[in-house]
Amino acid sequence: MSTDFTFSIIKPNAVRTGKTGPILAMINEAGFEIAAMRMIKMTYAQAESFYAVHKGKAFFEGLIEFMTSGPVFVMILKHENAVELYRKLMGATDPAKAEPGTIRKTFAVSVQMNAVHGSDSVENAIAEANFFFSGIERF
Ligand code: IDP
Ligand code: MG
Repeated sequence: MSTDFTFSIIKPNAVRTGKTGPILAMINEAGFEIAAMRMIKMTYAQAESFYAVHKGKAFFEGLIEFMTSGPVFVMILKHENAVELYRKLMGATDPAKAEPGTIRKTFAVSVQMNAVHGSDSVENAIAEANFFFSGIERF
């Protein structure tokens, strides 16, 4: 698989409120190809490991509680320059600062419940995709 992919999560607030379909539509309309996708409910240990870089920050425990509060969709998205383009499509972490037309501006309800995750570098996209998917699950 080429490195022109990113890893994304549709977060529990968005899944719970029926925004999975509309978010997938925005992703498809932006030209991304879904190369792998699965619905899971993360364990506390999985979420802690996934977000290990944020350990010790004030928002860490709340983030882990939130990310384990319900099912999420994990997915690999293919596109040329996928990491950067998907960060643009998501918008800023804080929805108040996100550009109109971005996924977070449209679907986030707070800084914490900001609808989607997207890898912030090619290295992290590879690591995060490998964390959730085996090679035979990818197209
Ligand atoms: P990112 O998701 O835009 O890359 P990060 O800084 O990596 O943002 O933070 C990871 C996640 O932690 C955010 O998407 C959000 O859910 C949560 N988060 C970040 N900063 C805060 C905060 O100040 N308060 C509450 N939650 C936060
Ligand atoms: Mg991040």
